[in-house]
Amino acid sequence: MDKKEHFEDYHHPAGGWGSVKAVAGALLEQNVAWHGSRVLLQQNKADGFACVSCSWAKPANPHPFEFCENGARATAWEITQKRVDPAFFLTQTLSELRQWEDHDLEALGRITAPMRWDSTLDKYLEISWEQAYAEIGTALRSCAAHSAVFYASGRASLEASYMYQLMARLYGSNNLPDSSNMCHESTGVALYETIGVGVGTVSLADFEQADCIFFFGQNVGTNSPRMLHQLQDARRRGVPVITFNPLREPGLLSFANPQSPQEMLSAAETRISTQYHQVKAGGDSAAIMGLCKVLFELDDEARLNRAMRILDIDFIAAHTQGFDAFEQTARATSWEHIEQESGLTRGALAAAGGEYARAAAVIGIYGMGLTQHRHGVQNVQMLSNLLLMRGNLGKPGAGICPVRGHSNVQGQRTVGITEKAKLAPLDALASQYDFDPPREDGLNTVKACEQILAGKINAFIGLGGNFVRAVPETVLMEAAWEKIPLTVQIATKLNRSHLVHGEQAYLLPCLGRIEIDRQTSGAQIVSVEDSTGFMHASRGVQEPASENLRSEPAIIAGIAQALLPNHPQVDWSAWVADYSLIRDAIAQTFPAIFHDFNARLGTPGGFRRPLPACQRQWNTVTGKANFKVPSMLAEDPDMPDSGPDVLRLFTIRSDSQFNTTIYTLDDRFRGVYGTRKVLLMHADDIARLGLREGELVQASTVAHDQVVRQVGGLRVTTHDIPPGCIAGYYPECNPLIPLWHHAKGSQVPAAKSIPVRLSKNMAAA
Ligand SMILES: Nc1nc2c(c(=O)[nH]1)N[C@H]1C(S)=C(S)[C@@H](COP(=O)(O)OP(=O)(O)OC[C@H]3O[C@@H](n4cnc5c(=O)[nH]c(N)nc54)[C@H](O)[C@@H]3O)O[C@H]1N2
Ligand SMILES: Nc1nc2c(c(=O)[nH]1)N[C@H]1C(S)=C(S)[C@@H](COP(=O)(O)OP(=O)(O)OC[C@H]3O[C@@H](n4cnc5c(=O)[nH]c(N)nc54)[C@H](O)[C@@H]3O)O[C@H]1N2
Ligand SMILES: [Mo]
Repeated sequence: MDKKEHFEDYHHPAGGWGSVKAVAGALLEQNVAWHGSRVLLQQNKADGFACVSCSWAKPANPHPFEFCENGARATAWEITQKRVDPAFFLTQTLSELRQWEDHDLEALGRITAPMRWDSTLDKYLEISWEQAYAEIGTALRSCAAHSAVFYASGRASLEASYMYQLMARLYGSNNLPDSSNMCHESTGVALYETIGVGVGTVSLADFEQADCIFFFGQNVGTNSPRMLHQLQDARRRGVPVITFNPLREPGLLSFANPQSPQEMLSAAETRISTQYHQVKAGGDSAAIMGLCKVLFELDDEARLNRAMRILDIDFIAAHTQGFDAFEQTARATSWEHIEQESGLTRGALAAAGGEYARAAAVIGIYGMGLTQHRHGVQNVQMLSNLLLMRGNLGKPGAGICPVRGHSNVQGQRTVGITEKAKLAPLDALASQYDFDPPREDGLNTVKACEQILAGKINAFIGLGGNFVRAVPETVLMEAAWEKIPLTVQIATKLNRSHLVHGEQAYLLPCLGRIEIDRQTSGAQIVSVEDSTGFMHASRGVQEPASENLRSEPAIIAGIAQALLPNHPQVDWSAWVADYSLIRDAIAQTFPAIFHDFNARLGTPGGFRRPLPACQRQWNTVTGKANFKVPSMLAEDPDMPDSGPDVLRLFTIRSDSQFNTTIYTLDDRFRGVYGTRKVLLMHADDIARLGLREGELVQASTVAHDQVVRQVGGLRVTTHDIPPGCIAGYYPECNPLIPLWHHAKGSQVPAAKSIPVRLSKNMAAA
């Protein structure tokens, strides 16, 4: 399977032949080569299915192959011929399975039947669906609604998500944490305050009109590769792309379109980034402050020379609030401080700021490099400040573009999966279903973890995901997880969160989105929202992995019917029989977004939700777009003084994983093969700390609390990375993240800035 552990330099473009080889390899490994390639043709097509990998926008006129290497991998992973059936579970205790690696667990294939953990045998045994529902309903009814958690990973459809939040609220709980609590929650919190919408404003059409693109902390080649098409087109028009990332990521450097025979045969490639700034991890607020300072300096010059102003003063006057305070802070911030915190020179920032000032329309793209920090909210607001200075919001070719994670994570929020009462459509639900929904805030991911650690959670339902693996504080969390009275996991593939389980535990296998979902009214379609706010239909094309699978809406309905008293306005069975009825209910709850939902579902390229900020209407407290003054530029004021031996660790995804799903142990783009237990380090740090290339070390978190957090057996590897920063893989490094180490305001775990010390240690974690 994986080649032996080794390291190489990578000098090829993203895409290219490496990509073709990887797609073929993924199909072969899952035994679906011929069939899989036919399924791929229907990926992201109007009459096909929405990719189950990332949530990047799906064009109205798709390419013949509207998928990327990682989308193809995700498809192969779901339509695999491999099965993990009840007979297999008889051969292994869960204690035994807990010794397996993440990759090997999921590689077992699709789960085929509902299972219940048997405590005497320590095995999962098959159970009937009806019995599982009845037992889960009884157990949930016996606990207080506020002590149950309804987690959602961002993959379930709009229909399933709507039913899920309704079930939780009818039961009496707003405990609806989701994966965006670990991801773009910083975006939601930041942008509601600054521009009055919690999502991005950019659409594919804007890419065609942009004059300049800024990229902060998003690894496009791996995590949203279909965007490379838009970037390649922009580059061909001569649009500069300016990147801020501590690592030189190949996907941000150059791209060869694997779907263009011409490019493949001529080995042509498009250079993506025209400027590449290797900012220190956690240095973005400082870097962006530098860019803002450059704009003020250029504007001063323009005024002196009576030239055209650099700031869009008309926009600032008509549309914004808080500019003066921001200007004062920017002018008062010293270049020394900016250089120190960002790790970038004034000259480099002047070059980037100059490009920004010359462009009439700029898009600001970002990902986890901004959001997963103590200052995650502030980082996003700094980017919003930068865009506001030249009116780069609410005009064609410009805007802010958070690149979302899971394929429907944005949509789940749109249809009410949120722990925040103020964001939930509580009044609409109350009148539509004639009940009193809970009005207090529920638990987000971090708060749910706190309550689990405190032993106060009685039930955890997971609609997808791998909660214990994705959250911080792995060691304490796993121990506490086993004491939860009830855990229920709705899933496609086996993962660690199913093996470290509660006292009463169920594993309920569901259809994936690629599979045909047959209900009494016929094959159903579902819908998802992409990163740019467009809603798309998705139709399964593949025969289900087992006859005994149920769809997510059917499973939610099964649990809801066992849990809740009969409700005259909610006919769960009718909804499951015909999903268009769920869409009618969604349209009634959210008429502005989903009116005529069923009729509009066939719109080529999807239909877009209204985003007032795109029309320069600001649904903020002030009624204006708000400049926000950063509290400080230093990354983490709450951490103890970091001596010279303390390094800043940021956790990264490889080219061959989807979150906690590890496809292979290789990370082709970073030249790491056959292992994920590595630390990427600057050569000077290796020498300074008296370490050797290839040596095994243990990383320990530097924190004042008494908890020991360490991961051993990590191999030191020289990499092009700013001094003082090191990179390691997620989720292997999650035991190092303290639960309290999260973004102010959004509580997104600060997975991109963990202070650690290294020691020579041969022991594995
Ligand atoms: N194939 C694939 N696709 C995916 C996923 C996957 O795992 N695999 N995951 C999905 C999900 S849920 C999400 S949220 C997205 C995640 O996609 P991204 O937002 O791209 O997230 P990461 O890969 O965690 O990190 C992104 C980049 O941030 C850089 N970085 C780290 N720290 C900093 C910093 O302080 N500043 C700056 N400027 N950069 C920094 C890293 O070097 C890396 O290149 O992708 C989605 N798509
Ligand atoms: N250190 C560190 N930690 C992080 C991050 C980081 O960058 N660094 N990133 C964070 C981010 S951005 C995110 S989004 C979270 C991800 O956290 P989660 O969303 O909880 O985790 P995933 O790994 O995406 O979940 C994978 C599992 O989902 C199940 N699954 C797959 N498809 C389906 C489906 O169609 N239906 C159902 N019901 N189940 C399905 C499979 O069983 C699979 O094992 O992790 C966060 N944790
Ligand atoms: Mo995410």
